[in-house]
Amino acid sequence: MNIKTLCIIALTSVSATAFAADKPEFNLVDLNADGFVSQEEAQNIVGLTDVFEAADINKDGQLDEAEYAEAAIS
Ligand SMILES: [Ca+2]
Ligand SMILES: [Ca+2]
Repeated sequence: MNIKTLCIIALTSVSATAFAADKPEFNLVDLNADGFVSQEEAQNIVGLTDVFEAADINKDGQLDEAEYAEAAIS
């Protein structure tokens, strides 16, 4: 294991921990206040794009407030 690998692991664990403890409020993520988080808006949240498709229960391409609340971001 080299220094670069250690740095990546450290950064990954720090950001994951910070995010889990501080998931943004829905209305802060829904920038245009249309009641949905679009994939574009999701890009502002670390980890959200990774789980976007899984969180989009009704497959309309956006997350409503309930879907966002259930999004398993880690
Ligand atoms: Ca929106
Ligand atoms: Ca949806």
